[in-house]
Amino acid sequence: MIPAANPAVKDFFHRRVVSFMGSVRVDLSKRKCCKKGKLILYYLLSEDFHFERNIVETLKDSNSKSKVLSIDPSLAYKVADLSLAAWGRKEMKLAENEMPGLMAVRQKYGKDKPLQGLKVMGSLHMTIQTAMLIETLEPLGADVRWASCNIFSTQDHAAAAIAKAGRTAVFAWKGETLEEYWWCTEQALTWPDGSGPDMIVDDGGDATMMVFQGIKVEKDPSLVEKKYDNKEFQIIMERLGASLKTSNDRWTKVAANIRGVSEETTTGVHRLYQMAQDGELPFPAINVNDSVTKSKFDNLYGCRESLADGIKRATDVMVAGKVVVICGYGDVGKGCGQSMRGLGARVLITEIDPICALQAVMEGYEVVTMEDAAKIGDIFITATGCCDVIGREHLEQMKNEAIVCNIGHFDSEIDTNYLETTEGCTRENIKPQVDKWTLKSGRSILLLAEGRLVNLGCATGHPSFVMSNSFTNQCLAQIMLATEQLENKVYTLPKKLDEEVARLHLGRLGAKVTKLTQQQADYLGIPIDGLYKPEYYRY
Ligand code: NAD
Ligand code: 9W4
Repeated sequence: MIPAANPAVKDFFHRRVVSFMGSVRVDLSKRKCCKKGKLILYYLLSEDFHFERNIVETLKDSNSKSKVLSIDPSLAYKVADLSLAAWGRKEMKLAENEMPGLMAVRQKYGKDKPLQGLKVMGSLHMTIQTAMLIETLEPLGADVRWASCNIFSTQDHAAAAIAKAGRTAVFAWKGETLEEYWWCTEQALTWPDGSGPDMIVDDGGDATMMVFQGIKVEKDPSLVEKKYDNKEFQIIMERLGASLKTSNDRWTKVAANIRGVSEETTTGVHRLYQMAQDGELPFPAINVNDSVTKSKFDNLYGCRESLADGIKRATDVMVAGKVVVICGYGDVGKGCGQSMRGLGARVLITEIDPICALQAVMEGYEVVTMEDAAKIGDIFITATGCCDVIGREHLEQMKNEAIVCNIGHFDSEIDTNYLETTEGCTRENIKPQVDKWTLKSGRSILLLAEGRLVNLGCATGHPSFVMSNSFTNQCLAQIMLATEQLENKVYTLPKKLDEEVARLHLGRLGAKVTKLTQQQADYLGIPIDGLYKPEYYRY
C-alpha cells in the first residue's frame, strides 16, 4: 500500500499511472500483468484510485466494429489528476473576490434553496470559474453532475478540485477524444439511479442535443443503423444505439422530466431557436447569451482584457508604437481596439458595415481595407465572425515577423489552409500555440493558436469577473426554471434580472448607484426600482 502519510510518493505513483493510462486499459482488460504491473498494483490499492474502475469496458456491436465506452452511473468522477485538487482549490479561493455576483447569489439564495432536490446537469467548460458556478448551484440545493463542452477546455486543476470535494460528479479532462467527450456528457446526464436531470446548464447545446437526438432515435430506431459523414454525429448515434439496446424510451422519459435548459452561447441559442421554429423544442429554454450583462462582458470587456493577455503570453511583444490592424468593429473589435490603443498602439480598423466603420472613425481610428493594411501592420487581429478575412494575398504582403491572430469564434478568418498546403510555406514551431511561418515572399509571420481563438489558445480566456457576470445570469436562469412553469419556448431572462446581475457586481467595485426620487421617477415615467430602460434600448 502506498503510505498515506507520504504525499510525495503518492503523487509520484499517481502521475505515473495517469501517464500510463493507455497501457493500464489494455493490461486490465487482458487480465495480464505488464512491466508496469507492479506499479499499477500499488496504485490500485491506494485510496486515490478511481480512474480506471469500470470505465473502459467496450460494448461490441456484433454487426459493426464500433466501440462505445460504457456508462457507469455509480462513478463519482473521472478527471486527469486528482492531486491537482489543492491547486484548483487555491485558485477558486482567489476567484471568490473576483466573482461577486456568484458570491451574492450564494448569500441571497443559500437560505431558501430554490434548487433544493433538483438534479442539475452542466455541459460547460470545466474551468476554475465554472467550478465557482458549480459551488454556487450546490448551496442552492442542487444535486449537480458536470462535463466540459469542449475536448480541450478543461482546466485539470479545476476538475480535480470539484472531484475532490466529492459533492458534484465531474467527468472532464483536457484533451478528451471525441468518444470520451460524449461518454463524459452521457455520464453527466445519468444519475446513479439511472434517471436524468431536472435542469441543464448548456454551452453550445451538446447536452440538449444528446437528449434531443435520443428522443429522435427512440421514435425512429433506423437512425442508428445509418452511417453519417460527420464523425462526431456518428459517435453520438453509436452511443444512442447502445442506449437503445437497453431501453427504447430512456431519453423520452429523461426529456419529459426536464424542466428546462439555460444556454450560454450564441451557437447553442441558435440551435434552440431552430428547434423551437421546427416545433421540436423538447423543454423550455432560457437564452442567457443575450442578457446585456452576459454579452457585453463576453464580447467587449472580456476580449478587451484577454486579447492582450493572449498576445503577450505568446510573444512578449511590445504593443506600444506598433501598427495594430483589427478586422471587424463589432463588440469584440471595439474591445480589441480599446485594448491595443490603451497599450499605445496605432490602431487601424477594417469594416464592411458603414455604421460600424463610422463608429470607428468617430473613435479616432483609421478605417482602411486589408489591401492597404497588409503591408503596414505589425499585429493583425481578426474579430469578424466572417470567413477569408486575411487571405493568402494579404499574408504574402506582410512585414517580416508580423503577428497574426484571430479572436473570432471560427478558425475560418485567416487562410491557414494556404500556409499548410502551399509548397514554399514552411513552419517552425516556437512553442505551443506559436508558429513562425516563412512564406513564398521570403518573409515570416508569427501565427498564434493556429488561427483559432487567441485569448483561449494562448491565455486562459476571460477574467473571473467577466465570467461572474455570465454565470450569475446562469444561476438566475436556473432559479427561474426551477420556480416557474414555462412553456416549450425560448425565453430571454427578464430585463429586471439583467439589472440585478449588474447591481450585484457594483459593490465590489466601490460604485454607488444613485436612487431616483419619486419626483424624478414620475418625471421619467419609470419605477424607482427599475426597469430603467425599455426592451429595445441598445446599451
Ligand atoms: P459582431 O457581429 O458584433 O461584429 C463583427 C463585425 O465584423 C461586424 O461589425 C461586421 O460588420 C464585421 N465584419 C464582418 N465581416 C467582415 C469582413 N470580412 N471584414 C471586416 N469586417 C467584417 O460580432 P462580435 O460580438 O463582435 O463577435 C465577433 C466574433 O468574436 C464572433 O465570431 C464571436 O463569436 C466571437 N467572440 C469571441 C470571443 C472570445 O472570447 N474569443 C468572445 C465573444 C465573441
Ligand atoms: N478553451 C479552449 C482552451 C484550449 C484549447 C486544437 C490543440 C471557452 C470559453 C471559456 O474553448 C475554450 N485548445 C484548443 S481548442 C481550446 C479551447 N486546441 C485546438 O489543437 C489546441 C473556452 C469560458 N471561460 C473563460 O473565458 C474563462 N473561464 C471560463 O470558463 C473557457 C474555455
